[in-house]
Amino acid sequence: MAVDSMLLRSKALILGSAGVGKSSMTQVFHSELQQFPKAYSMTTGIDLAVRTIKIPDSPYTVEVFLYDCAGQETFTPTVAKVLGGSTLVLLVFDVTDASSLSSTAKWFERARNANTDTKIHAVLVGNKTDLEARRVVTQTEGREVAASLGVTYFECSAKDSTGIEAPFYFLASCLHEQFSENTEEFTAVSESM
Ligand SMILES: Nc1nc2c(ncn2[C@@H]2O[C@H](COP(=O)(O)OP(=O)(O)OP(=O)(O)O)[C@@H](O)[C@H]2O)c(=O)[nH]1
Ligand SMILES: [Mg+2]
Repeated sequence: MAVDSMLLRSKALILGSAGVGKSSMTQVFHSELQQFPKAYSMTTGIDLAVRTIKIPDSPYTVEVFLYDCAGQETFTPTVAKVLGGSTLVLLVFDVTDASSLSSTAKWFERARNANTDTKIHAVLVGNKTDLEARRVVTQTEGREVAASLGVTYFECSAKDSTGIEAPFYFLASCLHEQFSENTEEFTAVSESM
């Protein structure tokens, strides 16, 4: 029987300091029709959104459950409750705010501690690249931190809607690759029996 489509489900955490643009990125990525929200509306827990990503040249589609988490430390206990069971992590910082970059290590540790038994695929994303004049974190510095965390580096602007898709597609392809390897392993084992 030919396989027309296969669905992989995944939970993605969007983590980072308050105000870096996690909700803006999630909203722009979630719906192409959605306007960039100019007014800051602080996330007070977790906002959930779902989007499917088609893996090119394959029958696979990844359904990503986006957990847009509050960055304000007041909500850390609430956020801590949803960190488990995740496979994808977007660590977001604001290129105009150096402290938001250093905070990403803390967020990554929280995500890893809550998912010790699963393989996590993560990326570091520098947002607000449209604010060139106010930029304080260079691309090189961002890449260095990403390398120290062992993750791939991306930059985007939720305002301009540039570079938003790339980190999400990258994570979806990591998941697909991992799944394909596991499937091959499984097939190999069953054939040798
Ligand atoms: N210029 C510019 N502003 C942005 C960009 N992304 C977000 N913002 C603004 O930054 C502010 C905070 O954005 P949010 O998306 O709410 O930030 P958040 O990370 O979700 O914040 P918390 O929910 O408190 O953790 C808002 O005023 C946004 O309009 C961007 O790419 N460029
Ligand atoms: Mg938010």
